[in-house]
Amino acid sequence: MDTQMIRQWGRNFSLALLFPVMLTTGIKAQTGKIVQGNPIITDKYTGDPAAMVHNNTVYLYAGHDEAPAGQERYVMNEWLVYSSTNMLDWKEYPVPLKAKDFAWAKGDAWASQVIERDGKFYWYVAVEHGSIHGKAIGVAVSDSPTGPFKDAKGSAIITNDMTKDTDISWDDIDPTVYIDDDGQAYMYWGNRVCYYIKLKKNMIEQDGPIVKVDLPNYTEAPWIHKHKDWYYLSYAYEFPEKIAYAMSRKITGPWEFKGILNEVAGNSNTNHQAIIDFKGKSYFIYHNGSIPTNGGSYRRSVCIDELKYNSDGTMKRIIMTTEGLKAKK
Ligand code: FUB
Repeated sequence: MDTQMIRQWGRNFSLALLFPVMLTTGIKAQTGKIVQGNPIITDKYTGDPAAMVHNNTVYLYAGHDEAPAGQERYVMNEWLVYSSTNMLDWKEYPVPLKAKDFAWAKGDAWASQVIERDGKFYWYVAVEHGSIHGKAIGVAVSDSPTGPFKDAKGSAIITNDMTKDTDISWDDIDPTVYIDDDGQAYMYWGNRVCYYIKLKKNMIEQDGPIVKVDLPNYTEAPWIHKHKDWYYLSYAYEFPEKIAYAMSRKITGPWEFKGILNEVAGNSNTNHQAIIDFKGKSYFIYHNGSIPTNGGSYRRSVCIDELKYNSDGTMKRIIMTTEGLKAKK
């Protein structure tokens, strides 16, 4: 047998071994249908999940990983949206937003988050800027959580030349936005360095200076959420990425580091989380690279597992499962 044949034989043999396991555990082959267990979407590769609860419904937003097998770089042109009222059955909508819907952007539909204010839905995204070298953060708006969305500002909120702490061109990515109890909106973002700004009430303009946040081994993917009286800033930690988090009594810190929340997510060097409370439970939404046989760091898949808090407000380590939520009902 030549090397090629041995490799093919190895692949067939592992698939034959895996098949009965796939049937009994709910792990999915790519069938084009959304079925039980993790990953929750199997007909497309999806990364960088963000989620929003609105009117008893969860809206899930994700980047579409389009890199063909063998291409080890991001190919991401658009974002996708799904909704669910039970966290198990997900409905997909027509593509609501593409990177090139921002006339000033060149492409790259990287991580994003949608939030609602006064009946409008604002979608903060990272894209490659067309004329200012590097990644930039833009915002789109819609009257509906499922779109269609359009550029809300006509220019970026943050561009690479506005932050000088690193010399990498992708340090202005991964926006997460939170509206505090007093109505003030904050946007956190960043790769290697975590920053935040206040946003004006119109949600599309910066209000005040860029502030740096000091977090141990910060890589990217900040996510702000509040549970009871605590604010949480979770983020991708080291590389390959785990998710770690810090807690504070105020959205602007000081942030106290609390350790690892999630381990490296199988077969993906990135790890990107959204955390929500819905109908009395808390959920950790993330991606891994687990779909056989081409899943990986550039062909990721969104997964969901339960998140639990300790009585002192700290979060218990996530247990990533292939069964997902269904097995626990
Ligand atoms: O999807 C592209 C980049 O990979 C995101 O912006 C990062 O958070 C990482 O998941």
